[in-house]
Amino acid sequence: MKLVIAIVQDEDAGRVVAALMDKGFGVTKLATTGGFLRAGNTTLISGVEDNKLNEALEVIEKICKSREQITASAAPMGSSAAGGVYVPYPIRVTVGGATIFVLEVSQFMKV
Ligand code: 2BA
Repeated sequence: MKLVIAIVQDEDAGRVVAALMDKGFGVTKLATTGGFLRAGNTTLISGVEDNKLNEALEVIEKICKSREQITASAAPMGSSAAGGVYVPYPIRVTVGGATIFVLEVSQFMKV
C-alpha cells in the first residue's frame, strides 16, 4: 500500500476529493498553508493499493491546473540591504497543479 500526499490549490480541492471518492478511494482533506506564498492550500492524504496508485495519480493530474499568482516580495532600496528600506513589489509565481509525495505504507489498520 502507498500513502499519497497531494498539496493542491483550494480551487481544485473539492473536485479532486469528489473524483477520488467516486472511484472508491478513501481521502482526507486538510486545510494547509504554503510556506512561500503563506496562502491557503489543501493537502489531501489517501491510502491506496499499489495496483491503484496510477489511477489515483491520474485523477489528481487531470483535475489540478497550474495557475499564476501574484505575491509581494521585497527588495532593499539603496546600496546595502543592511539598514536599507525594504519596498514590497509584486512578483508572479506559477503554482503547480499539485505537489505529490508517494510514501510506502508499512502498516495500515482500522481499530
Ligand atoms: P508555497 O510554498 O506557498 O509555494 C507556492 C509557489 O511559489 C510554488 O508552487 C512555487 O511556484 C513558488 N515558490 C515556492 N518557493 C519558492 C522560492 N523559494 N522562490 C520562488 N518561488 C517559489 P509549487 O511548487 O507548485 O508549490 C505549491 C505548494 O506545494 C507550496 O506552496 C507548498 O505548500 C507545497 N510544496 C511545494 N514543494 C514542497 C516540498 N518540497 N515540500 C513540502 N511542500 C511543498
